[in-house]
Amino acid sequence: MTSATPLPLYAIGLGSNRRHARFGDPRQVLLAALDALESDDIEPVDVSPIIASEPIGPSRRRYANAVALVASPLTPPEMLARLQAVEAEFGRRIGQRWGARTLDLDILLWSGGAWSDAELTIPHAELAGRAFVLGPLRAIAPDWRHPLSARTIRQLAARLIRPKPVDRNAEAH
Ligand code: A4P
Ligand code: MG
Repeated sequence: MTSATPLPLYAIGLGSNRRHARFGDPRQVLLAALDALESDDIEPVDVSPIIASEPIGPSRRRYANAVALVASPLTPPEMLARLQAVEAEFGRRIGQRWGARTLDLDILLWSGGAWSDAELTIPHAELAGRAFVLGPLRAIAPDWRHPLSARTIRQLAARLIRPKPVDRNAEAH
């Protein structure tokens, strides 16, 4: 497709820590989810390596995490609805309680900047604090600036992975 103005870009976070009866283990769930996302109005641009990460929160199973860059004319609420439809497709597990989803899709960043309403916050509220998001995101969009902190993804990742000592003098003894 050619167009005069470039399409908006979205960074989408993908996470899974459950097998899917058809697709297989969490890594394969993410690969299938990437296929499911692609459509007439969601064009894949890049995808990070899939990493294995220790769970944050109540679950004890390891996650597969990745980040995809997609170009799309959809508005942020339209994109959220699309992600939720894909999650629902992957979440229907016969005999399982609702709530334990196989796939979590989050909007991390949008080239339009910030968005905030009752259902949707962009950048994702937890972005700067999550290594399992910043690591994959740095692999494909290191120079993207967080619109609120004005720091690049590379800087945010470095801060999280190698926090600076609070007081250098205290270390000198
Ligand atoms: N929402 C607001 N902003 C956004 C956004 N930018 N993108 C709202 C997507 N959704 C957004 O999300 C709840 C509501 O958030 C949505 O209805 C939407 O209106 P959800 O995905 O339905 O519910 P959830 O998964 O229970 O919440 P959330 O916040 O996605 O959960 P977390 O905190 O992300 O927990 N550990 C590792 N290692 N890797 C993981 O991927 N993931 C979780 C999920 C926990 N621990 C993890 C991982
Ligand atoms: Mg989510």
